Amino acid sequence: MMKRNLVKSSAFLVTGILLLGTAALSVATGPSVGASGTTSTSNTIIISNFIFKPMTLKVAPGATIKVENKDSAVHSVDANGGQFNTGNIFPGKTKSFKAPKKPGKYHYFCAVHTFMLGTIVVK
Ligand SMILES: [Cu+2]
Repeated sequence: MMKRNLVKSSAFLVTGILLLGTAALSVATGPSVGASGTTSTSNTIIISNFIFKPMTLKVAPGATIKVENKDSAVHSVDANGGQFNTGNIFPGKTKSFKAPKKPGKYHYFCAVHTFMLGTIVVK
């Protein structure tokens, strides 16, 4: 009787651990799916304090690049050569655009504050 109870409770424990493991797994895959969907944070330009971060972003040809404006001012991402242009990105907003398909270095600026410069390297 004692032994049977023990077996039963250990089986219950195992089930509990398995359930916990599954829950932990789904929690772990939750955010990482989102991150891998955007091919990690490396495809994101964050604007804060009138600076593009990173100043040089490396992406794959045609990649979707997200631009997050964390400032209280309006900004934009405009390629010097006109290959991409987000238009105005209002404070707290995010816009996306496609990187050029042709490998190379693309310099860009903020049309509102032309001293704000950045570079996208497509390779
Ligand atoms: Cu700006």
